[in-house]
Amino acid sequence: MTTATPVPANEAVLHEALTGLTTAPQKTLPPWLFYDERGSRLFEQITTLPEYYLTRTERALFAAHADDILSTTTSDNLTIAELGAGTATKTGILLRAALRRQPKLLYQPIDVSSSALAAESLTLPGLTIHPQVANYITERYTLQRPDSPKLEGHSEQGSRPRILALYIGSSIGNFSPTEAHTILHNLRQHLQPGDALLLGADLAPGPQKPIATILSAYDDAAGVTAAFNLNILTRLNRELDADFNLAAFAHRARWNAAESRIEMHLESLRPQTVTIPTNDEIHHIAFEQGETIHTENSYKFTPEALTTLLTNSNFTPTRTFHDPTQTFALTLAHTL
Ligand code: AVI
Repeated sequence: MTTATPVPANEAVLHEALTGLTTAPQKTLPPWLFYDERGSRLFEQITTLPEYYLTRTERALFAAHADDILSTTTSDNLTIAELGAGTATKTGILLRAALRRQPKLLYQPIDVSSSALAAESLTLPGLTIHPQVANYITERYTLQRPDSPKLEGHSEQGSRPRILALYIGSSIGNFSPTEAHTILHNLRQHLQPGDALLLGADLAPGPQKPIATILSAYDDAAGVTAAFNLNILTRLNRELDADFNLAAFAHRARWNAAESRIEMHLESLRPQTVTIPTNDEIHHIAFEQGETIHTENSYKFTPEALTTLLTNSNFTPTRTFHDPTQTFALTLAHTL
């Protein structure tokens, strides 16, 4: 054992790093580690890249179908909730459309980080925002209905109060099938018959969507995704006093056909040892040349896989909106 200078480590980051890098043959780091301040900025940049078709395709679907989506909810006394509250642009399209149908609207974004609650900055006449900071996978959260006593004034006579829950941006794709089921199953527990879910998911390769298109979305020419992936090592250097040499690791995006997912890895370009000091020892992490750290999965769904996921979580898919080349799908599902 070597004595090391105590490091003011974030316990959760340290735990993830040591578990992921020392306990199994395939080294891993969890994707939530991407999203420090710089990582969140890099992700925003990714969403504007020409290769990253997901965000602009989903936004176009919102713009084209917001009214259809809302008319299928059959209520003019709606509240909109969002898991992983993402971008004000996409959600804003739907909030504006809802406010054309009803004078007041409650919007409840739920996200693990308060700084990520981007749509909070939306100010629209008639809009009330109740943000909630919660990890929607592991923690409890609450969804309020328009006629809850706390929300007097939001209830309109004659129309049944409904919740429309959004889970968009293909965020579901970053979870394993089991976790995805848990997230939707938990959400279903918060909903009542007549409520709805709008799920935004990236579709699997097909005749009009080559694997190369998906791969380039995760390995862009400008290197923004590479910087995003490598930033996880910068974070470990800064927060744990680790000594990753960023020039000795390279970003890799791979298509895993058996799992229908893009995998992001960081490949060690040579044999090397990285150290992470803790209060009572220095951890030595050995890498062979070509060995990788698996940092993210991004599942791509067939329409059948989406139907199975939704029905297994007690939702009934009622309508799907997708672009002409079947790149991305917005699926509206109801609770029976
Ligand atoms: C946040 N999530 C849906 C993105 C995705 O496409 O899986 C994260 C990302 N990773 C690399 N580029 C974007």
